[in-house]
Amino acid sequence: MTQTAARTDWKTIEEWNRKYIVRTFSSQDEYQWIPVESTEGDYLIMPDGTRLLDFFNQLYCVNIGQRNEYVTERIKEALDRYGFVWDLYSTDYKATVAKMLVEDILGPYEWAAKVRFTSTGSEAVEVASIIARLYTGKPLIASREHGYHGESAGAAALNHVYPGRSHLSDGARPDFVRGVPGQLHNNTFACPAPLCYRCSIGHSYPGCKSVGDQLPCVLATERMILNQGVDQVAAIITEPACGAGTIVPPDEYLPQIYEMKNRLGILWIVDEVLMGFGRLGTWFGHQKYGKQLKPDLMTIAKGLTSSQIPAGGVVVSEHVAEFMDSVRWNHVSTFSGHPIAMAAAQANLEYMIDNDIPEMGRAAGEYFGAGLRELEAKHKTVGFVAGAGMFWQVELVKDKVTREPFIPADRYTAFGGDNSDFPVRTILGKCLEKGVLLGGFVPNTLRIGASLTVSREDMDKGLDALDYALDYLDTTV
Ligand code: 6DF
Repeated sequence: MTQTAARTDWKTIEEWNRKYIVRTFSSQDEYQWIPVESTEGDYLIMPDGTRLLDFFNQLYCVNIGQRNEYVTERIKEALDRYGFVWDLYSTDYKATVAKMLVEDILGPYEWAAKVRFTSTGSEAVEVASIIARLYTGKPLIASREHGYHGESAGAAALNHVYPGRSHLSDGARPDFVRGVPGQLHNNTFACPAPLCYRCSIGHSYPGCKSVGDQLPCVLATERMILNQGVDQVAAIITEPACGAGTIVPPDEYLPQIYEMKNRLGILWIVDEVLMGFGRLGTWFGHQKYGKQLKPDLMTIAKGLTSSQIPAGGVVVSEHVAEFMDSVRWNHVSTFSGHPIAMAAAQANLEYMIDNDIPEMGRAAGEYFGAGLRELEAKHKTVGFVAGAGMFWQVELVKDKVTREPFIPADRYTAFGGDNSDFPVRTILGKCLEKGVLLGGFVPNTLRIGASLTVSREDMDKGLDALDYALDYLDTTV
């Protein structure tokens, strides 16, 4: 009889966890075991009953909160019908989700035509990149500094969040950082990011708006594309706001990228894996910057099912769909459109539509953002706040006037060596004292967001914990 640990035998689970699992973000001797007994709403519940309020929303992906009852019941019904059929076969769930995306949700924006489902966001970015290259016959894809698009080879090639390309690093050796040999940036190139607080091309917003017709970062992007040769560039990929890289762009940025891509005749892939399904207070993040913005391809995952079951996909526009319809595309992914995942997606979208979750997220953002701006005014270590819905960027500084960062390398930090001096780690530790999970990935920048259904009481709890943590951080400068 195979030995299995009793559900509550957490000591055995810890032993197995340490012995049999390859971990990430820590070496074996750095690893901290975090057992979760169950989840509920915006909370993680530990085996000892401790409840942690999750202002990471896991990886900004549990959009309607943990274990939504409606979605759970629909999944149970699907399990009474399906085990598994692959993409060759049609199920009511898969066809319904595609129709809901194209007609019910994106219909008013008049650009979407068809969907290809995947299992993850990385796979969605791979598929979008493949379609863009097949459709145009051109090899290159422009991405941006501090952009993040996933960990599979083609997606990671587009990444420029420095440690976000499956890097190895070592807490004991500050100089040891190893990217994946041979997986660097094949057929991609990075353009300047719209990181106004620390502009990498030496400008200062909003003054930079007077430099010319375009923001300097957009002008530089256009020059880089022209220098590669428009006849070589299939597409530009952008997140609406950078998730992992934590950058909320100025309002002018995306409309200018859109105007540029149309004028140059390249495709626009908008990566909505993280910002999609209400995260910024609109159905999709790019819609926050203008209803006229019509992507050629849009990648989705995370909020498609609110992560109750993994699923992703690529929504393609009319002209791309017509091309793909006209040819045989020899591509397969075992779990594409998995029946149970599609049942979860259908239920999640029904719930989102019926409860106007994007509007709920927008309203939550109004309340939470006001609270963050009060903390910005109160604390000398808060240099900048930007965001919407349930995605907020908070820049931590030693000095508001000079904008001196705690960690000079900032977003170019290699993450080798002892990261305990990162201010985001300090904030995380102090917020944990209040039972709140809140912090960041890049060293000087907090990235904050709960579910879109978070209560005002829990937003107040998160803000109070952050206030407590910033009180301490203020004493360190
Ligand atoms: N595109 C975007 N985000 C993403 C992601 C992917 C694609 C990661 C997990 C993240 C988020 C916040 C902080 C740090 O993981 P996946 O293959 O389903 O999707 C890849 C815009 O944000 C994943 C990391």
